Amino acid sequence: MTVIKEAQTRAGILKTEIEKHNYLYYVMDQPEISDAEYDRLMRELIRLEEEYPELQTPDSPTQRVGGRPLTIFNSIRHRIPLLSLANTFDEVELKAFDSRVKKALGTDSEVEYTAELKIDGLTIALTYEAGLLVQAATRGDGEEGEDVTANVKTIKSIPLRLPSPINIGVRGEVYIKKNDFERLNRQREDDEEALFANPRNAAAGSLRQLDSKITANRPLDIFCYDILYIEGQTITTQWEGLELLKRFHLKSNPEAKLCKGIGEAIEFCKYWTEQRHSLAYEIDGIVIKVNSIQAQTKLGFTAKAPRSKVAYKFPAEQVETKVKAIEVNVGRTGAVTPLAILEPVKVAGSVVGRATLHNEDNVHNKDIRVGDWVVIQKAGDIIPEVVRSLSEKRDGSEQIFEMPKVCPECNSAIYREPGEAAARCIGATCPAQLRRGIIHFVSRDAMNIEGLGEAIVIQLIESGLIRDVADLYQLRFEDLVGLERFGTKSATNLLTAIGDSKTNNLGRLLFALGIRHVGAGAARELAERFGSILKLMDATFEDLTVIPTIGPKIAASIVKYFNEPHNRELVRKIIEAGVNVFQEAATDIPQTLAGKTLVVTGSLVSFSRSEIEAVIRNHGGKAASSVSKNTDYVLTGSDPGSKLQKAQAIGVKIINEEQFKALLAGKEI
Ligand code: 3B8
Repeated sequence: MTVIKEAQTRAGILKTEIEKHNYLYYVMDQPEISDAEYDRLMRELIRLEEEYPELQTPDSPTQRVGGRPLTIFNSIRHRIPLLSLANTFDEVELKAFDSRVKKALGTDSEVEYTAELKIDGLTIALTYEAGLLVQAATRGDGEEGEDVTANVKTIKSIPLRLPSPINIGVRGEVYIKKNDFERLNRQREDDEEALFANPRNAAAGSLRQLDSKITANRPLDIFCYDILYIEGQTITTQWEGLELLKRFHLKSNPEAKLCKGIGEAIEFCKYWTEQRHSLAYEIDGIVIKVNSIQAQTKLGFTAKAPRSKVAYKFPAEQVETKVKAIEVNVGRTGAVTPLAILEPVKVAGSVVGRATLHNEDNVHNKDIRVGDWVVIQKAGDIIPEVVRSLSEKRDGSEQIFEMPKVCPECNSAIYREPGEAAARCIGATCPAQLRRGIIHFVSRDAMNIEGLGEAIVIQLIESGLIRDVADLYQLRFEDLVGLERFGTKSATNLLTAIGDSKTNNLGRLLFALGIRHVGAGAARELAERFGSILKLMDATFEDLTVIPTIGPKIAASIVKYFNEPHNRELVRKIIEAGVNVFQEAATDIPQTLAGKTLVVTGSLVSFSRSEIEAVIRNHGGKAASSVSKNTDYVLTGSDPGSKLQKAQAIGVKIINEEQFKALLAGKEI
């Protein structure tokens, strides 16, 4: 055997051996060799790879931390969308879930379920090709996530190579154990770094590092629970899937249970509601899944969740603390909400310093005073709230809360409509409403503009760069680099993120506008029904209420919104900025007008003026207002203006609406 062959063989043995000991240590928690022996194997492999760089394959255990820091995470479309689960909160709801399942399956007999701990971490999709880990992505919005492969490769309980060369997609939850979290925060305290609020945030923050060397030092772990797809094999039950994960050395949670019927699953929920604190990691509920895959397929999906699976969420945890002050918060609709500022306490895994008091009547009915000891509660990802005051602990110094008469941000009157719970700031230009509106616009389920947190939104408003959401699209590099906290890179990243959001589908944009009562679901439905914002803008109450899921409240709110001239003006500015206002995501639209400049004159049959401009932009073209030698086509409708003569004069190609449609379809004309 040649020397290189020998080295290759030895490296192969070492990789397999090290991967095995990783598995025994990190997945099984049953090490067979000492740390010193493990280090020896690792050092030998590093030496071999240094001598023969061609042996340094991506699945080598030496490659867990490697590569240069990223400048931005790439976005990745999931092969199988990562859905979310519907929530249930008690036994009654679980039984109702079971009844729905039985009815849909047409059976009276008990249905078999798996019951699994619901790990409170961060969802990740792992992709293995021929047994090699080739990609890891965050869940994102379920359709598209971020490529965090380099970071995920540093998690030692995740195999870089599976024991067999299969193609498989796996879903799991990356988390940090409770004691590791405490240790990490103590370290951060020593280093004078900001503390993480809870293990979940710590895990998320660790995975979102551009430099995987930082991630490598964070105590991340994983539990895998779902096979998204697998090639060359079929699994018939979820339980079999969990077994298969184990066989492939993918760490799954040991507490999962196969249940004969919903009764056993409910027992499991009750048991873990009591016992959850004895676990080394945090869980926020139990996931119950119909065991048979065939039955799962038969049950299908609702708009966003499988009908065969449900999450049981633990009841809220309650603790006592003191109210230091009561402030009010102005939301994007102007609603003024009282908010208790608390002596910080730990509840449901987070440190809580503020809790909502919902509205004025609630504060008075519950007689919650400044200085009171109160019971607060928090459930999972729900906003903490004040439950009641402990009036027996009063010493007489407590102050009764009074709703302010004017908005703390804009001094406009606060007005409460008779019969309404919420008081509202009536200021049309209230900075708090504006700020909240922009924060909502850029948020993840809306336009999903990354890197535009609350602090930066405030900074942009205060520096006079933005007055409404449309102004975001006018930001230039020069505007940003001059600002505090902005460097060349962060300015570029932000502009890229803003630019990317132009291709979002209409559903996101409609939700982002923040029309009252129009949630993400209604926005999607409206987008699908109307197809373009221009059609929706002119929809009547009746046009809207014929849609089964759109009730009179939503319909009235939409009509009212688009009746406001300044809202129509805002939409016009958004269109002008080149934001996609059609249902089809702009990236899916064929770019048949790429590089072409068009000028429109006269009125068209199938398009309104703003619609035609949006169509041109969405197909990659430029809509110009005057004819020049740079114009490729002049599109003429009836009653064309002087632009037509000019086009004729300088010899620009003139087309009619039919020819324009042919162009759109990619035909030569
Ligand atoms: C389908 C199955 C979402 C989930 C799922 O430990 C789906 O199964 C899901 F659309 O979110 N956090 C688990 C956990 C979460 C989910 C799950 N199983 N064990 C978890």
